[in-house]
Amino acid sequence: RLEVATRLRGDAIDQLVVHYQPVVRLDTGAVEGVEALVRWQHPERGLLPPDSFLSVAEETGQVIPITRWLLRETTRKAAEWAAQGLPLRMSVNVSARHFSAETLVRDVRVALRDSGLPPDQLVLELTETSVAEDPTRAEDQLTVLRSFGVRVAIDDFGTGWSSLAQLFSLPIGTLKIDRSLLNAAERAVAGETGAVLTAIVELTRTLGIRSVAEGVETPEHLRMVREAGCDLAQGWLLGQPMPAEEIPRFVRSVQ
Ligand code: G
Ligand code: G
Ligand code: MN
Ligand code: NA
Repeated sequence: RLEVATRLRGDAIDQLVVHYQPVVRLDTGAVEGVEALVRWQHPERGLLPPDSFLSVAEETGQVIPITRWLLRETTRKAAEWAAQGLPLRMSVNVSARHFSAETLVRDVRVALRDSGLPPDQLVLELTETSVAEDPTRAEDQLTVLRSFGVRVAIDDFGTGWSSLAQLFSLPIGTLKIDRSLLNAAERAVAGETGAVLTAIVELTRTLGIRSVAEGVETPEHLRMVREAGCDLAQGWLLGQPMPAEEIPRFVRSVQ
């Protein structure tokens, strides 16, 4: 991890690359979709992780053109895979800054129109904190996005301090349980983590929301999230983030 956040020059968007991490169904083991994760192929410093440049990009507002580009790139890629007989749901992280901007709705609409991707194949991932900032506005934005048929997931669930009542009154389809919960399993009594997971999954079932367990790194993690009844899972054990070219082979190898 870099000590100092790096500024992405305005003309460097074409140095961004997208890696895709499989999202796996726990009932069948099939890959249901992928999460797009951006990296910066820096000319001197190699491949940089998103946290080394996105925080600065968030402050400067540059995260908006970055995500606009990413929406186009990822919807095009998903449409291309679908045309090859590999329909994969595409998850894209949307920053708080972009979520509260007028332009998000248009950026999503344009990406869907130009790619021809069916809207229900696109999932926008929003953090608890970005919807908690302005709940009324969040509800309006989400209602418009939902009216296109786009899906919405709450990311990093369990790391924020949002009001649960407020959070679950929003039109969300999926809850992604933050990997810190599984990390904690190594330190705490594993039974406690299992109980928390089970409670979260029961809550999502009651609300008709799907659950994704993040950070599945070990067979023990996998056993816990299966036992708790999570619908989907993501993590190093199930598939690392990888370049687009590797996805078709990976998906077919686990089917
Ligand atoms: O890929 P990685 O583990 O390094 O991602 C680190 C963080 O960066 C994660 O919290 C992830 O949600 C975020 N991230 C990755 N790609 C994107 C992106 O394209 N846009 C935004 N806003 N965040 C991203
Ligand atoms: O915040 P978000 O959920 O979007 O973060 C995704 C990030 O988590 C990516 O940076 C990805 O590289 C990372 N990641 C994916 N799987 C695992 C895992 O099993 N363990 C850990 N520690 N990180 C993971
Ligand atoms: Mn995410
Ligand atoms: Na997350």
